[in-house]
Amino acid sequence: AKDNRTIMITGGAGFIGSHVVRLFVTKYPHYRIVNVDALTYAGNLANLKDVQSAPNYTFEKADITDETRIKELFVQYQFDAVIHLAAESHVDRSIMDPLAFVRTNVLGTANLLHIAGAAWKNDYAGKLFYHVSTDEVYGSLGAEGFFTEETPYDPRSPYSASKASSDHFVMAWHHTYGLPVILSNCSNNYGSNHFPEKLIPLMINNILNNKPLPVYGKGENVRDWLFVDDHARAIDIIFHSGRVGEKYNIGGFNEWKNIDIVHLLCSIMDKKLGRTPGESAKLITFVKDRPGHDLRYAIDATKLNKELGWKPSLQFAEGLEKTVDWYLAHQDWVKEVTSGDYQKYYTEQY
Ligand code: NAD
Ligand code: TDX
Repeated sequence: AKDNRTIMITGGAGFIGSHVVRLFVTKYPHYRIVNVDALTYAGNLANLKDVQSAPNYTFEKADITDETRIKELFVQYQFDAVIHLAAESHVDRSIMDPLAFVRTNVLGTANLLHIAGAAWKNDYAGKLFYHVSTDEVYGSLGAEGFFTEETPYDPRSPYSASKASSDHFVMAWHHTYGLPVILSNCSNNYGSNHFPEKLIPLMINNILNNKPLPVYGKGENVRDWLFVDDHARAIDIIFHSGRVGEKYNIGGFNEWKNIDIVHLLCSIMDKKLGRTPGESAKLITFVKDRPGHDLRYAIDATKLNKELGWKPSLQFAEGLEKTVDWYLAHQDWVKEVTSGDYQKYYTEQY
């Protein structure tokens, strides 16, 4: 592959995408990075303030479902690779508005595959379509076992069904048209710039503002949490050294029950805010469970570790504390993303 690649990163203004863009722009000054993002409620260019004037970075506001516009971008930039992160990403929103998820996650991904395949005209040397996906495609685990790359797909929410579908289209383009693809399925991310509709940033924000902490069901559901920078680092390694046509699971080997995370956050926040121990935990409120709530996700990331030497870098307690510190220091960011539409969503949700 040539060294001065031009890479389209979709969804680069979102939570994970902004960390991936920052890593690629700063680590690979000889690459040209084009961030293609529609700037939905979840996309925010403030996430990328520190890289926006880098000479190898360009932003293009575009919807991945827009065939004409994406084609134009392929003509204009002659992309060598795509790293595809743009998606509707929130499970609760997918329950309220499933078709938005079909549109962006399924049709948008198929549109990108179709246009990349046509633009590269079967001349695939040095080309790559890297699709970023989730562990939720595998469904729900009981108390035992892990998801491996061989686990059959069993999505159960409109979000996970749309991501599973997108994964299938990616593999279909590989098998049918020979498109060079790589796919990775990651567990729950946390860290800076995480939109406060998701568990961890929502709890931090509500603790700070003395609002009820809505724990779904009994808080017994288990997720495997990975620091977002570790996910970005895994994407970097897989993009450069992964085998074409393969998929890689990415996970933190870090399973937590929701209720335990909420308690941990409460105790961190008690300390940071000088509250008496136990004060924030009084805000915990058990609410109606999420419909179809997957009980447990757990990723076996052995393949990625054995083949490419990746492993998580941070302990959860350290990562959570860093995350809390970031939110406390960036209240302007929180205020900006929670103004306007967020209030409407929040009222409909609770
Ligand atoms: P996010 O919601 O924070 O960001 C999504 C980004 O995509 C936003 O910038 C948004 O503006 C953009 N976008 C949405 N629809 C678009 C469209 N039609 N055209 C162009 N841009 C559009 O999401 P995230 O949490 O950063 O997730 C990024 C990717 O990683 C997604 O594909 C998601 O499925 C996957 N993933 C997320 C997690 C997680 O824990 N958050 C875990 C595993 C995989
Ligand atoms: O207010 C809440 N209360 C609560 O108990 C919220 C928002 C969530 N929860 C529970 C539901 C889940 O069991 O916490 C857990 C985590 O919820 P989310 O943060 O919504 O994440 P999840 O549904 O696990 O999905 C996330 O991980 C996989 C991302 O949003 C997806 O994009 C990713 O693919």
